Order: sequence, then structure tokens, then C-alpha cells
Amino acid sequence: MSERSDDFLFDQVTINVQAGDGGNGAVSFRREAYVPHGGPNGGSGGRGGDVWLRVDRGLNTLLPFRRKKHFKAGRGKHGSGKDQNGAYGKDEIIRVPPGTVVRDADTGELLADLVTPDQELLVAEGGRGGRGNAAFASSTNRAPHFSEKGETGQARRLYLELKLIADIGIIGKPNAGKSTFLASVTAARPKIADYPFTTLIPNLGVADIDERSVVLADIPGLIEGAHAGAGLGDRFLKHIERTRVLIHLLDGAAEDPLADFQAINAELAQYNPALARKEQIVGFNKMDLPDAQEHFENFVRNVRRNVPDVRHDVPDIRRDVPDARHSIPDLEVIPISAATGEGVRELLHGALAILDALPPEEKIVETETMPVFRPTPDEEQFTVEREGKAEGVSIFRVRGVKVERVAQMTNWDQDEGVRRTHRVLQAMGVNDALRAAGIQEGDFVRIGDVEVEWGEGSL
Ligand SMILES: Nc1nc2c(ncn2[C@@H]2O[C@H](COP(=O)(O)OP(=O)(O)OP(=O)(O)O)[C@@H](O)[C@H]2O)c(=O)[nH]1
Ligand SMILES: [Mg+2]
Repeated sequence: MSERSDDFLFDQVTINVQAGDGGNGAVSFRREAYVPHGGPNGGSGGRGGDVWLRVDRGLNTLLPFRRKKHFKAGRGKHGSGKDQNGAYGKDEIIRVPPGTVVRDADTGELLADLVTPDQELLVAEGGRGGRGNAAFASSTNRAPHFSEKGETGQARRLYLELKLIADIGIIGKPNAGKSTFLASVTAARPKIADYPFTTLIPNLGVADIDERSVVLADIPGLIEGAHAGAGLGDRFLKHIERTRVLIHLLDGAAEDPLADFQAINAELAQYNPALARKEQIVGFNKMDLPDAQEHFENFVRNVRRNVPDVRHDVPDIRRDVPDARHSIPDLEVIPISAATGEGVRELLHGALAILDALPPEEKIVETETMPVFRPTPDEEQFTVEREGKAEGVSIFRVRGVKVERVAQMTNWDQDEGVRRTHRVLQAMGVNDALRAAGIQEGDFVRIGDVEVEWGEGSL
């Protein structure tokens, strides 16, 4: 992945997401007239907000992430007296375009391929709220003087990559008129100009035709060597992978439209043979110009002869038929003028007919890395290791989902709360494991960000 192309293409980005921390639980007691010792009524903190990705069909680039790469959900409100629980933290919803492939940036694990509009993915979970002292009241402790802190929200780095999803991809050399065509059949208003590489980010448009909607992607122009990255071609070609039918647009007024046609097809084949096998229909553009009119007949006559060569990698029994050119599937060539609108509906209809003839289920969803199977970690499990030794004092590290959560949610300045935590850790077997590991009076124990001194009876 080159930084160079990221600057303006921006179809891949790493972002940071941080879910909200849970609110803290409160310590509070009822105060009523004539009741000298009211019961505990400290409410619990609210859950922290989650971070979600949501597919927004109106987006077709990751460009907004150029400015904003950090996302944070709201923290839960703290609990308070009179059994008031804190409000939940606000969720953070990050909008992404359809076709966003989501990976954990640190492990590379594929989390999801977000292809359907409004699809949602939970990417960081909010921390739970800390319990207030009311929640700890029991027959043995009717007036607990402690509460929990809120749990820290999950933080994560995500790698997002956009691979557009469209029914029809419009491909061709730079300046062929792809964007003009898109604009003529959809409401999209891409930039159009009389120089190559006007389009740098694929444009999406929706064509309403025959009472249905089809999504078209105007892919930036391809040049020779595209498959190897020339003109950023490899970045554009990957978008073609997720289109089902190709409209191959030619500048009919160019010097040699047939050579252009073959060059592009060769790039497709070299990038990925499956691309060369994708169904195509040709739009022979700029027919309003005399040069194009002049080239048209010749193109149609010769293109058929050349198609089997272009699709040389297709295992097709028909290639063995002596006169292959009559038996290859007909490549439709529609003369059009994207500028005047002549023939554009016909071209679109032709592409639709091909689309409809395709088998309904064609895999477009990313599977190149299957999600890794991870058994849900046993929360109770933990490990103990000696982390270091300094001036005769050892430091032990305890790791585990539950131990870390318990330690993090403890208010270490509340004696009763600290004692309760000790009991929980004792019951989990943490103390025994530390003794077995050789811990001595005066050593330190680290759990998450917490560090406590070890004394017999203290932990
Ligand atoms: N005469 C004529 N000019 C056209 C036609 N279609 C497009 N053009 C012109 O050709 C030039 C290129 O058109 P674009 O639509 O920007 O071409 P493109 O294929 O999107 O180009 P890139 O984005 O650079 O790959 C513009 O000046 C258009 O006005 C047509 O049918 N007839
Ligand atoms: Mg363009």
C-alpha cells in the first residue's frame, strides 16, 4: 500500500474507535426524617456508548476519513443518590460507503464486508456501568460503603478498504467518455473534461430503468500497465471485481479504437483472469464525430475476430471449433454518443439484458481472508507471570478478562470495596496461583493498570 496514492484516492484508511466508559456507581444513603440509619441508595452508572459502522448508500468514498480518524462514543453518566442510575452513553455511528471491507488493523482479521445499505457492525463495545452501593447490600452487609467504577470502553484500530459494489462497471481508456455516459443515464454529476484522468475516484450513479434501479460505477480511465499499477490502475481494477457486467466504452474518434479495446482487455486478464471473463458490452462512443463514424464499420468487422484472443484464458470448448469467430458468444457493439444521448438507452438496456441473464447468485462479498475462528475466551481464565525484579522486589502480572475488569472497576480508595475485590480474586484462585508462582511479602501485583502491594491476607 503506497502512501502516495492514498493522498488523493483515499479508498483505504486506518481509524481509531473508542467506545464510551461506563459511568461510576454511587455511594449514598437514604436520609429521611425520623430514620437515623437509612439504607444504601447509591445508583449504578450508565453503560458507555458503543461505536458502530453503518452503511450509507449515499457515500462512495472514504474521503471524509481524511480529516477525521478518531471516533469516540459518549461515556455513561454516573449513578447518584436516591437510587438514580446514570444515563447510557451516546452511541457513535460512523457512516461508510457500501463495499467497505473492515479489518482489525492490528491483527488483520476480517471483521466484515459491509455491502448492504443500512447494514451495521458493532466495532467497539461500551463499558458497563459500575454498580452503586445499593447493589451490594446483603444480609451480611446492610450498609456497604463502596461502589464500582465504570468499565473502560473498548478501543480499537480499524483498517477500512473500499471496494465498490455496482451492477454495472463502466470501463475504458481515459477520455473515452465514461463520465459523460454516467451523467447521461443517471443523476450523477461527475466531472467531465477534455483531458485524461479527469476521474480519480470511481463515481456511482443509479439509473432508473424499466421500473428498477441499477447501480453503475464509472471507473477511472485505464492505461497500458494498469494491472501492474500504472496510472494507479491496480487500485481501479479492484473495483471492477465487484461489478457484474462491464460496459466497455471506446472513444470511437481515437486513433485506433480496436487497439484500445484489446489493450484494456489484456489489462483485465493480467490483473485477474476472472475480470476478463466478465460479460462485456461495447459502447462505441462519440458517434457524433466523423472520425468515429468512419472507424465504426471497421471496428465491428475486426473485433469479432479478435475476441477469442482477448479471452484466451477462457476454457471454452468452442475454441476448438475450426471457425471460432462464428460461434463465440456475440459481443454486442452499440454505437452511441454520450454527448447527444443517442444510443445511450440502448446500451444500458443491452447491459441490463446481460445482467438479467446472469445466474442470480454471484459472490461479490469479500472472502479472501475468512474471519478467524475464535472461541469466546473463558472470562474466568487468567495467567500469572513474573514480570520483573528490582531491588529485591518482584513484580507479578495477572492477565485475564475478568480479573482485569474487576481490578479496573474497583475503587481502591474504598476499603470495603478493596476487601470485596480481594474476596472475588480469592474465589477465582488468583491468590493461590500467585503463591504458587512464588510471591513474597512486599512484592507487587499488576492487573491491567492497577498495581497493589502483596501482603499475606491483603490479596
Ligand atoms: N464529441 C463528443 N465528445 C464526447 C462524447 N462523450 C464524451 N465526450 C467528451 O470527451 C471528453 C472526455 O469525457 P469524459 O466523460 O470526461 O471521459 P472519461 O472517460 O470519464 O475520462 P477519464 O475520467 O479521464 O477517464 C470530454 O471533453 C467530453 O465532453 C461524445 O459522445 N461526443
Ligand atoms: Mg471520467
